[in-house]
Amino acid sequence: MLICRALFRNDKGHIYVVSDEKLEQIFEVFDKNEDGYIDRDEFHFCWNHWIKTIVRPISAFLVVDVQNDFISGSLSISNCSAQHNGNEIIEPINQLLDSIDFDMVFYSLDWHPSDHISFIDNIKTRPLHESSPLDAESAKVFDTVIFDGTPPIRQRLWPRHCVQDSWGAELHKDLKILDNSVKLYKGTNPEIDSYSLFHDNQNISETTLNAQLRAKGITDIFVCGLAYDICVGATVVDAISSGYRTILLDDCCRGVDLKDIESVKETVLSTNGVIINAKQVKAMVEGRDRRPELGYKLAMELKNVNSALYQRIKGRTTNL
Ligand code: VGL
Ligand code: ZN
Repeated sequence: MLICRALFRNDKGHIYVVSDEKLEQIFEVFDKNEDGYIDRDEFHFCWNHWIKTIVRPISAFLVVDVQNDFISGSLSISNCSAQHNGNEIIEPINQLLDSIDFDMVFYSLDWHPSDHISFIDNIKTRPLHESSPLDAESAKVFDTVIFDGTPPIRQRLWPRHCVQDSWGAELHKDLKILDNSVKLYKGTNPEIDSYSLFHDNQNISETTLNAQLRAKGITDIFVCGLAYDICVGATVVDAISSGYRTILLDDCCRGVDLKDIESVKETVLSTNGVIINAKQVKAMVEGRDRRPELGYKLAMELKNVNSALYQRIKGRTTNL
């Protein structure tokens, strides 16, 4: 797999090191008949489903919950344990929106009805389950309780925030909103919270995000926003498990708790996601900085793709 030396390099000529073990695993994915060679049909598959994506990714930019309440309102992360300042991400995000030609841009909004289950002032409106570690009297903001239900629902309690149509739920006034971008509203069901942009916390209903990404053939997802360890974290985990090459923009996120932020980073790095800073985004979007983690992840996804796809391609080329 000498080709990996040509593929996995950055725009400054640096060649990324890939372990022999990973090279071997990648080779096995494309050597479908296991004869030790990548023959014509096998290369055809490799070219269309792997190399093309690596050199010309199709990218989506997800700007998560850059809303007033998380920056200076009722759930301002500056009052949380990490003491982050949400204002600091607006400029770098705007710069990316200005200078980089993403194939799709999404802005998500936490968008709760007034009777939402996550608001601590609503705690007495629903019965708690007997296994709840705290009762309605002793539970405080940021604690986790368990509400009754089938199944019982674990829920972290937050101050009332991002109530639909309120100032706190608006995107920050300085955030640049691109034409042809898409807004995603989540957390609208009063009974179920929703951190990930892909689906609610009970995994009962999906948002339209995945369908929209698939329709445009998106391969790479760049994620930034608030809060790092809550909605950004849940979204990157789902992006990776949904099969997307996933890039977390560390300096364009701010969060609630430093330990939880660390654990998000560890999860991303251990599942072949990539963590970068804003200045590295452009070269990646343009396919000039090609990370082996993402190529490896894609190859492992292809291993799982129904071999019918390969059979179809094979049929087509031998009929030529
Ligand atoms: C969020 C807490 C509660 C977030 C949403 O957007 O990260 N955090 N609801
Ligand atoms: Zn919320």
